[in-house]
Amino acid sequence: MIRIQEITLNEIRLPLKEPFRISSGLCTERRIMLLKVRDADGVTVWSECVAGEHPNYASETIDTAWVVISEYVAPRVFGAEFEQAAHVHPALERNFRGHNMAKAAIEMAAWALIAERDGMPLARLLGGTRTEIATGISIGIQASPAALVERVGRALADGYRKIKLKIEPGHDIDFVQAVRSAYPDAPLMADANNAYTLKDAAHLKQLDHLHLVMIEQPLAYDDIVRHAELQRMLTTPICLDESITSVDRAEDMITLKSGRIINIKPGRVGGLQQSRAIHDLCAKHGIPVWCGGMLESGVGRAYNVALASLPNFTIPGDLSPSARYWERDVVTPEWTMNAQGMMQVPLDRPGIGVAIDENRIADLTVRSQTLRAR
Ligand code: OSB
Ligand code: MG
Repeated sequence: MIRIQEITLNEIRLPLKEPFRISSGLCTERRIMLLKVRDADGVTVWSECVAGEHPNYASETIDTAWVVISEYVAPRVFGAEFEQAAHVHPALERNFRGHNMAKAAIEMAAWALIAERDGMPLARLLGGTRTEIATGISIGIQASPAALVERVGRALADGYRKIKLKIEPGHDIDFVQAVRSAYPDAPLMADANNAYTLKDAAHLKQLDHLHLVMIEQPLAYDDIVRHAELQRMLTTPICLDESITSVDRAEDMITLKSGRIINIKPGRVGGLQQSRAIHDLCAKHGIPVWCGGMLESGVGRAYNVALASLPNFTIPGDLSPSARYWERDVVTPEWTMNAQGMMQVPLDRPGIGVAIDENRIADLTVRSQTLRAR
């Protein structure tokens, strides 16, 4: 049984080592919400809200999530008793629409609290079976095909097992073609973040010759139906990201054949219970999944690594080491990978498996607010 007693929201600023440009926007410095959550027995865990700076990926932002957690999510969990972490998501869904990232920040903390209480690594509490996970890198839109080829070359030398290229009209076929010519056998994929419509089907069909592992979310952020039509025209598998906001949407994708792969991000789907349910549903239907990223700090990354240790995460995730993003992370040890592009799942201690550098977080914090159960 856990009872959440106190939640402190902290906003930190963390500059990215290299600017990250996707079709829907540019990020040079993250504004990240880190939450310190304490239960009635005094057990404390940290979690991360993955909402971005702007509503260009999902409708939520760090600022909407801040309000929603303090006004709705926290009051609902305060006073509630949860036997299992899996019971938190249904409690947050009752007459409470949307705001998955705000909900997930608390839902995931509940999983960590249970893991701490039971003295179990989060990966094992979730049912993870892997001791190490394969890493991938998501490379932002570059100025020229030559610049992209150079960046991909460095990533391959680093050992990454999947290379994702962000694309948009004007920065697509030529760019991917240049990389494919330079690296004929590299595991490449493209992510369009909704930059196309069905009118672009013939244009996108050119990607079929470049042997991509998949193309991620080419069409609108909430679309399922048109992706099915596009998938019928392409041989390249479509992977959905933005459109999959729940296990029901995953079921829709499978029923309508809107894609053949799912990128699971726990924040986007409302937490780890839904992530696991989507994982299980996909396993049943022979749909592989992989863990996406939201440029998380080492705190959010810990939850992603634990999730990616589940058996049907058979494709390398957007899970890169701390040093790919930050001069210095907020956890110890930092997340690292070996020369083969493998990251260890921390199984030697209970909870999320890394220590939180609270002094560093305090130095980086620009605002904070503490919420308490009455
Ligand atoms: O579409 O997967 C995406 C980052 C922010 C918003 C959307 C996306 C991404 C990434 C980053 O691709 C992956 C990472 O965290 O390394
Ligand atoms: Mg994506």
